[in-house]
Amino acid sequence: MNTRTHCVNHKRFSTYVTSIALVTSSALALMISSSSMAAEQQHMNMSNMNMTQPQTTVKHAKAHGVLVSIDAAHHSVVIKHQAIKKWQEPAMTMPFDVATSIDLNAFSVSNSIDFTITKDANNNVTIISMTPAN
Ligand SMILES: [Cu+2]
Repeated sequence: MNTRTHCVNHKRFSTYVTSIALVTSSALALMISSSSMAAEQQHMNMSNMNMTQPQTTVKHAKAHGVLVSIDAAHHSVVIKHQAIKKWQEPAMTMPFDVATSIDLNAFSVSNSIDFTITKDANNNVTIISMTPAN
């Protein structure tokens, strides 16, 4: 019984592997026959993807504010920021995660800053650039 089940599964597995091999070789043949056409096809697929799945596109917004507190060890800050019109966000004081590439030791509380935030597919907001402002 066990042996028989094994054999049936094994046969299914072989069929599966064979179809994969067929698909792979025909895809390869298509790519070799016309590489420029393949590139164009890929480009079309990509723009199509952007239109159908806009929420996976990374969103950036520029903002201005004043540093209220800095936690360099945890890469986070609290900023009293001005309205961010692009995201219909009113002025407020709120915490932000900061990209590890930004050296928070270069900033002090009460500094005015210009910063760029990005929102990922799960709506997590992170500051990806921060510069002193006048
Ligand atoms: Cu806010």
